[in-house]
Formats: sequence, C-alpha cells, structure tokens
Amino acid sequence: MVQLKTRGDRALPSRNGKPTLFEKGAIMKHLTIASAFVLVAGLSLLAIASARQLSFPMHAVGSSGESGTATIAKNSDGKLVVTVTLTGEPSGASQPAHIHPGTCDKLDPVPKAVLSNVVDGKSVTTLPAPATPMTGARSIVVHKGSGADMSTYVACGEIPSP
Ligand SMILES: [Cu+2]
Repeated sequence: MVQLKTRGDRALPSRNGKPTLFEKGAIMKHLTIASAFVLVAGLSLLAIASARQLSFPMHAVGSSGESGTATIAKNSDGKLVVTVTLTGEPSGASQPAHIHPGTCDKLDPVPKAVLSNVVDGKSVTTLPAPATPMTGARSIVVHKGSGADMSTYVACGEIPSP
C-alpha cells in the first residue's frame, strides 16, 4: 500500500498549478502514515524520513495506452508536490488532470483538486499544506483533453488508503 522512495526530488519546481478545490486532508493523512511507517521500520530508515513520499500506479483507462506513476511528496516548504508521469501520451497533447472523489471504478465526476495538465507525459503541481481530514477514496484522473474530450478518461490511479 504505502511505498517509500528515497528520490531526491522533494523540492520539485512549482509550476502553474493553483488548485482551488483541493480537499486538504487526504494527502496529509497518507504522509502521516508514511512517516509512522518510517519510524516503525527502524533507525536505518530515518535518513529518508525527511523525503517521505507516496508512490502509486496510474493505470490506463480503456484502450488509451497511457499509464505510469503518481507520487505525492512534501517539499521543504511543507507543501505537497503531486507528480504524474505517464508513458503513451500522444505527442503534442495537453491533458487535464484532477483529484476526484471515488475509486477508479466509481468516480465522482466533480473534481476536488485541479492539477497541472499532463504535457510530454508529465504533470507537477504544488498544493497547499493539508489542514482537514480526508473522508472517502480519492483518485488522480487524467482526461483525454479539454472540451468534449474531458469526459474521456485516459488514466487513473487511486491514492492509497491506510
Ligand atoms: Cu477530472
């Protein structure tokens, strides 16, 4: 469920993402769990405690052929950096990405947070530090495009539950 990595990218550059709807509790809850895991796992892992990060798969939806990984990490300012990396995105595409309530099999179509578009297979968004608890499942969803293509999902990944 919770994977910890020692990647050194927790100070990823902030881009254009200015989410207004982010439901803040979700990520913090997971990060708290990740931190607890590090402590339980022993002193040898203390070195990576400051780089705590969640990583989970982004699965292709339908025949999109787009899949990859999402990570949620805390940066040095205490903000959260959400990174989505996909292979198979069509060349030149700019695909909207959101956090939606629900699981990938049963998504609420109304997003809770707006992420940066996925361009060249990557989206990086810095979100404010969480303040309220999460209720229910949350998933990162990538849409085929804007307008009519918004209703077509090309990739989805469920934020791991405790
Ligand atoms: Cu969406």
